Amino acid sequence: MAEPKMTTLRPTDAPAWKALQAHYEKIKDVPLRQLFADDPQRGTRLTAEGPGLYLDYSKNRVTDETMRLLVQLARERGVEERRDAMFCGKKINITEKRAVLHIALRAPRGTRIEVDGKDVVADVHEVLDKMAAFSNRVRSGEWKGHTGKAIKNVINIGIGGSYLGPEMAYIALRDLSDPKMTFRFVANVDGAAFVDATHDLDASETLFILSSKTFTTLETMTNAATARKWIVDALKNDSAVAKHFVAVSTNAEGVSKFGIDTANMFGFWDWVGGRYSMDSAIGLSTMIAVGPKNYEDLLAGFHDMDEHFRTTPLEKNLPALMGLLTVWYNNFFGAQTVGIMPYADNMKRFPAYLQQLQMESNGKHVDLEGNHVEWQTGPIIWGEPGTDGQHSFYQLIHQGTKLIPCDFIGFCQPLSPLTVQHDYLMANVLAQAEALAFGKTAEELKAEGSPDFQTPFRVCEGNRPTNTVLADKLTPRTLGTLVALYEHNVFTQGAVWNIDSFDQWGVELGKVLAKRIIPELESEAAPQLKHDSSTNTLISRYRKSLGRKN
Ligand code: G6Q
Repeated sequence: MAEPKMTTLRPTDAPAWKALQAHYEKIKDVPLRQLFADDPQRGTRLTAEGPGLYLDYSKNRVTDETMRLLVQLARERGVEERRDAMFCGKKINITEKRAVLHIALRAPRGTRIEVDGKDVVADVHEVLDKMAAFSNRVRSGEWKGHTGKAIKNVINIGIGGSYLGPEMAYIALRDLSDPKMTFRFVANVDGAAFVDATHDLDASETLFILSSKTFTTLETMTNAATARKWIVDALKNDSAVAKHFVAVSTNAEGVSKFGIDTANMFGFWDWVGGRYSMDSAIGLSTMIAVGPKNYEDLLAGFHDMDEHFRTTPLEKNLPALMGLLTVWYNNFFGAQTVGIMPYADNMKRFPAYLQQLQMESNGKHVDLEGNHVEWQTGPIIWGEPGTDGQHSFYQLIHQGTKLIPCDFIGFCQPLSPLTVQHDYLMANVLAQAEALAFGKTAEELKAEGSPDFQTPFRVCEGNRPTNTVLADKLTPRTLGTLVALYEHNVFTQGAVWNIDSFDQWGVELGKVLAKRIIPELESEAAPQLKHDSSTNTLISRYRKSLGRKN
C-alpha cells in the first residue's frame, strides 16, 4: 500500500484552498433563503445517508460548487490516503510513533489488522471475551465481595479519556442498565467527587474499576488510594482489595503494585488514544451496566461507521462531509466554535465527550513538520442538550454577532413512553434549525403586527448554519455510529490541517507545574516561592486561608 500523503504542502497552498477563498468571496453574503428558493430540491439533495444516520446539511452556507471544492480539498490534502494508512495500522501518530487503531477495537472477530507484523484484532477479542465473562459474573451476582455479598455498586475511577466516554455512554444507555445496580464515575481530584459518589454506598457491595491507561495519573491514583482506604477501613481487611478492585490499564506492573491481581486487569494498547478508548476495556463499566450483548451492538455501530468512512466516496461520506463543513466555517468564515446540541436527555454528556475528542485532537499549533501553522486549527466545541439550551444561550446564536455553526442531533423514536413530549422535543429541534436558517425579516414582523419600536429587536437575520443528524432511535448501535461519526469527522479536519490529531503534548506543562506547587501548598514551613508575582501571591493567600505559615 502507498505511504500516506504526509504532504509538506501547506493546506493554504492547495489549489482547492485558494479556489475556496475566491469562492467564499462570492457566496459569503448569499442568504440561505435564496439558496432554498433557487433550488426547491435542496433539502432532499444536500443530504447523505450513513449506517442508521441521516445527515441533512442543506442548511449550510454552501452551494454545489462549495461542496465540490471542499471534497477536492480533502483529496488534495490526502485525506483518503491518510484514512487508509490509519486503517491498516501505519504509525500516523508521528510525534509518539504510534499506530492509531481505535478502529481495531470494533473490528469483527477474524479480521486481521497488524501493528509491527502482529495481528491486533485477536488480542482485542481476547480482552472482550474476558470483559464479557467478568461482566456476566458481576451482573449475575456470582462475583462476590469480601464479605460474600454480591456487587450492587460499580464505581469507575478515571479521568479524561478514561472517564468521559464511560460516563457519557452510561447515561446514554441508562434505560438498558441493570436497575438493581448503581453506577458512578469519579474523575476529579477534588475529594468532593469521591465523597459524593460513595457517601450512601455499602462498601461490601461496591466494586471499583480503576481505569487508567498509564496507571500514573495524579487524579486517578489519588482517588484510587482513597478508594482503597475506604474499602479497607470499612471491611477491616487488606485482602478485601482483591474482591473490590479491578483495573483497566496498559501498565501491568503499576496494577500489581496497587495490589490488584493482573488476572483482574483488562488490558489495552498504546495504539488506543485515551479519548478514543471508550470502546476498549475502558468500556468495562458500560459492559457491566448494559450487558455484553448490548455492548456488542455498540461496537457493531462503531464498525458500521468505520466501514462507511473507509469505503464511501467523500461526496457522500458523512464524517468527511461534516469535517469539511467545519473546515469551511473555521477557515473561511472565521467561525471560532461549533455547537453540539443533542435533542435527547440521555445524550446530555455527549457535548462534553465531543469537547475532549475534538479539542484535544485538533487543538494544535504546529503542523506535522513542527512548523507553526498559519491557518486556524480546531474550533472550540461546546453544547448542551436541547431543549435546555434554547432557554439559555440560543439567543446569542440567533441574534448575536458571532457565527456559530451547530450540529443538531435528533432521534425519531422516543425512549420514554411519553410520546407527546417526544413530539414537542422533535418539533423544537426542527424549529430551531428552521429559525436559524431563515430567520424573520422586518417586513414579515410588520405584517404580523409587530409594533415599530420593537421590530428591529425582533428581527432574526437567519443564515445561521446547522447540520441535522437524524437517527431512528438511541440504541447502543446508534450510539456507536454517532461516536465514530465524530471520530472520523475530527480525523478529516486534522488531515486537512496537516496536524497530529493523536497526541496531546499541551496538557503536560500544567501537570509538571502542579507537581512543583503541591509541596509548596502542603509544607509546614514557609516555602521559598520562586514563581511569578501572581502565582506567589495566590499560593501565599491559599496558605494564609488555611492557617499555614508564609
Ligand atoms: C486522552 C488523554 C487524556 C487521558 C487522561 C487519563 O486522549 O490522553 O484525557 O485519557 O489523562 O489518562 P490515563 O488513562 O493514563 O489515566
